[in-house]
Amino acid sequence: MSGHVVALCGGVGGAKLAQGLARVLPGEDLTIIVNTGDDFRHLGLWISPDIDSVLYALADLSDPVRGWGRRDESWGFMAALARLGGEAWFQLGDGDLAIHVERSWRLAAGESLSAVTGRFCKALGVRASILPMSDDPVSTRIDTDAGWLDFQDYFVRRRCEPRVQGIEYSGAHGARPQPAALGALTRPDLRAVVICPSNPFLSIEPILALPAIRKALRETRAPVVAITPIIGGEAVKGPAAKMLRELGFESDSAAVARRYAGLVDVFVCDSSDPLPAPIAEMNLVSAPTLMTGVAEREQLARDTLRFADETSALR
Ligand code: FO1
Repeated sequence: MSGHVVALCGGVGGAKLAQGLARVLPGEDLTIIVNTGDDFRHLGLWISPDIDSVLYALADLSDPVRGWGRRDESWGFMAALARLGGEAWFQLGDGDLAIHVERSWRLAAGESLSAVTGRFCKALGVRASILPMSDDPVSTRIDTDAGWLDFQDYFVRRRCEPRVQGIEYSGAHGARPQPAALGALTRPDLRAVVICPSNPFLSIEPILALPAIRKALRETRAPVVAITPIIGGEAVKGPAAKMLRELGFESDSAAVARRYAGLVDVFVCDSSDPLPAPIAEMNLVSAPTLMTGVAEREQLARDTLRFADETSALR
């Protein structure tokens, strides 16, 4: 089938499926709406980690082990910073630093986050459209047994160890959805919306916290397909399972699926897990969701689009 595909993503898992989708679709048929709740000011620079993870994944620049930052990276800046007693807990590689410096001065000069991201896509030969969910700041904050924490403080500095009691997406209610992102979700030729296998709390729900985006997902006639970030009760990477348990949920696919109830037509569980009990108005299906290499990313992208097209064919 043809038509436009929109993916909502954040984090490393999201970037992997975004790469798979970008390899099986023409660039002009794919828009990736990226979480910006992880963005923060650090060393006077504006850092947009999830945008950069998707950008590097689509530009084939990702570090294959970390999933964030660049491969073949050097760390001269970090060594020099540490010698100066600077804040060295957030690792900025020398090549990666160029993105943060270039983005930061352009934002300070008044360019929007989406305009700067568009420049980077063009410079790095990325044909798909990578868009922040909003050009206005939204900050994911985590309420923990160590008090309220900014996202990167919780995620990187404290390595997700504090017990999570609550989450807020500060600024989400007033933030304007990025216009082209909202436009992509309301295109008449929309083929599918894909919710990538990202942490629901940290990567997807900040995007859904923008009322107009949630409304567009609720109202679209295009099939919405979500992929589980949980396999065998654990997250492939990151704190999703730990957060589910700490917030009182089971750490399984069904708990994630239920968070998307009313928005998602198909929920893809991993083939190694039993299908959960039925969930109203949601088609639960299975496919291999562990994306180790590029081939698995492409295959999951194809499977996801097939589930979407089969859903459309039934309408
Ligand atoms: N994650 C870490 O665990 N440690 C780091 O030092 C770190 C640095 C970093 C620098 C740039 C970037 O784009 C991402 C970076 N990340 C690091 C990952 C980042 O915290 C997460 O990818 C997202 O914020 C959540 O998925």
